[in-house]
Amino acid sequence: MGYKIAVVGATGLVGQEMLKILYERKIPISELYAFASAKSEGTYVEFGNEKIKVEKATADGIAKAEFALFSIGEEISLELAPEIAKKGTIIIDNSNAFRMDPEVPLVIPEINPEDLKNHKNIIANPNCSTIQMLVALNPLHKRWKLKRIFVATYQSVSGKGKDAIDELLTSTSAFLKREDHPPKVFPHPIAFNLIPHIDSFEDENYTREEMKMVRETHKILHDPTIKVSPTCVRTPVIRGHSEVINAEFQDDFSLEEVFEVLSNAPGVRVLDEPSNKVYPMPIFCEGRDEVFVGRIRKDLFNPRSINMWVVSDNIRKGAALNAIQILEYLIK
Ligand code: 11C
Repeated sequence: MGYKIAVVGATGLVGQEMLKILYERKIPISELYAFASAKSEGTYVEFGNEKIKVEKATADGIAKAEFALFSIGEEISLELAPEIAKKGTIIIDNSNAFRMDPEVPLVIPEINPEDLKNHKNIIANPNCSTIQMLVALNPLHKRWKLKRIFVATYQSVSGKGKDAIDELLTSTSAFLKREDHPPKVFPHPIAFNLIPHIDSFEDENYTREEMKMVRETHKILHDPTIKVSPTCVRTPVIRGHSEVINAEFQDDFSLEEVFEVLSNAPGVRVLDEPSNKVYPMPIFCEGRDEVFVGRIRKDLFNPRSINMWVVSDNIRKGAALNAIQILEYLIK
């Protein structure tokens, strides 16, 4: 007994991670289909020891599957997903296309799996920066109720795909050789630099990436009163997003209680031993499922606020793993 599953965007970083996780977690599969854009048609992707031939993503082709995991970009999701959903395939979409659609559940399985009950064949996976922030904050929110979140992200280039990783590597090498390397993927040079600009600028001079963190937090926690104040920054890190978070709660708590709650929270791993130089870092979170939390301390001037440093593999928990955890809930 198994399910017919399609990975749409199978040649991309997230699609490849989805294939890896489907295999690792032994998801019961009777047929596995790999879809991508026309330029990858006829190539092969790996699934365990098997090779799966990549087909061009079309509505009719993808509708052969009972479940389709989409990570092929917003435009193609918008074009194909509604038609495929009408044909009966359940889509878990990793893009921004449907996240704010009131008919579409936006789900982090550790937080709001009950929202899956009301899907209409399309379910949205949140943005990576939102996922890791909320996996770390929700257990505290459940105890002491969040009032305000200040967050600054330190996002790796892999969030922008394979070309972005290539640009970081080649521009780093060019920089060291004192050669010119004009940026193509990023708006400015990324080697030895920080770029406080991810996705396009929207109203009030916030970027779309920043507004995703605001809007998605309100939808997932079902609470539009939480004040979210984000700044998103691209860093010359290959994989793993990091976040500085200062969160204020409505009720009193002790630091010991925060450690206890986080140490028992689903999907969270506390790494916080300053005297032994133990704290999360992106270089050590690659390929790991957990959201790592460290540098946990009370705000010096507000006893109901804490500071913490949160790191997670953006391709895994921030994208592929979260989508497959949603799939696991649906087939359970
Ligand atoms: C980045 N967070 O790091 C983005 C990638 O809305 O799903 C994911 C974009 C999205 O560039």
